[in-house]
Amino acid sequence: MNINGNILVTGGAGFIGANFIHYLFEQTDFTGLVINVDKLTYAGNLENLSDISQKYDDRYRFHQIDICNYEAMDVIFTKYQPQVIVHFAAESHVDRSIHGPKEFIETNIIGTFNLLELARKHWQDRQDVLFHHISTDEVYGSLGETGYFYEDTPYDPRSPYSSSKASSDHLVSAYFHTYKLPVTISNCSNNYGPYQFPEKLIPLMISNMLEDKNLPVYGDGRNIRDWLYVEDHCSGIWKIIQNGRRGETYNIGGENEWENIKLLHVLCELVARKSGKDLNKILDLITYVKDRAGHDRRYAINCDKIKNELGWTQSVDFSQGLEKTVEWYLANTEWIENIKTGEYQKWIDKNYSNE
Ligand code: NAD
Ligand code: TDX
Repeated sequence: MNINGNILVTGGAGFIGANFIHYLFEQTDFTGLVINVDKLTYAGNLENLSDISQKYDDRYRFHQIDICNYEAMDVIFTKYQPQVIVHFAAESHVDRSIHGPKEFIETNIIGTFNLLELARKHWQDRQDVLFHHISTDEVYGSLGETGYFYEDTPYDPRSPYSSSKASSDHLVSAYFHTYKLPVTISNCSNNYGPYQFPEKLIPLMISNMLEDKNLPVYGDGRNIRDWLYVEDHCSGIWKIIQNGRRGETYNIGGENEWENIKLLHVLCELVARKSGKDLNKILDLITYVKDRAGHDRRYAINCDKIKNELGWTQSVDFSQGLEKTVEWYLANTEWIENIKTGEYQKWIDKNYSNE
């Protein structure tokens, strides 16, 4: 599809959304307006885009809006008439969904429903437009020691987070079949890289190492995740937007499985080497804690479809990506500090004070 209109990004102040906006401006030939709509929850951080808003102020707009607010989003659609919607906005942390699922239902399901309704209203029967929905491999459930998630693997979500994402995926797909709304969906594995909020495994562990805090490993530490550098996720999304078949789902993954505990050991060595801290002291911080409720054992993505159909492939190998990530967090301790003095720390204090 020739993209000559505007792109509306939801959740652009979060981890992947901010990386995607950087990617759009810095690594594509897109020349239109990028409109970032974000509620700025605890996870939304405009610092992630301060360079973009300065450098591209003629082509970048930000609006602080909750996607659940239909009227406010209607104004955005009328004003900017987006050709493409890239929908990242979500409550994204599994542990938070266990402690309080309500916001996950509201943002992930009702918010997505609102956007679909608005796209249907404003686009009518246009086919030169696209609603691209960002989803996760977690909707497929949990794998045993072998096997992979394929695009046609039946959904089997286990957490309030993954169920809310599964629900939104079904709605997006239903709007394609029922109303012929041009949509695509991508289901991606665990991302890592710059700007990731320090509640997720990799940035949490790095920031705790730097502060000499315990490194909490859930359960036996042998759960497996498939890690992908965030920029590779962005390039996959961009390929789908341009050439993905409408109505289709594409899996995006790292083909890079790691047991949590093994990954943590690699991270400890890397942080010790880059920061000059004592490796043995860092290793001593590793603490096994109570397992996450309903903790999915293993995720592993088969991404042959996007590779074969759209020519996408991962470009950053894990050791390179982890090294870049650790360097970024070491160079941006103030970014972590600013987050930790805000809402995030209040939530952690309230929910984890007794553990
Ligand atoms: P994140 O939590 O870092 O960012 C989410 C962003 O959405 C924040 O900026 C937040 O302020 C915004 N937001 C939340 N509720 C909103 C609302 N009601 N209205 C407007 N904005 C709202 O999340 P992330 O890790 O960047 O994930 C982005 C998307 O990618 C999510 O849909 C997530 O399910 C999906 N995903 C994430 C991963 C991963 O590893 N992080 C992997 C696969 C898929
Ligand atoms: O302190 C921790 N200790 C620990 O052992 C944390 C935060 C996590 N873990 C484990 C749980 C998981 O097995 O590490 C693994 C990764 O955990 P998270 O970073 O919370 O990610 P995960 O639950 O796998 O979900 C992520 O990938 C899929 C994202 O948060 C989701 O938004 C995405 O859909």
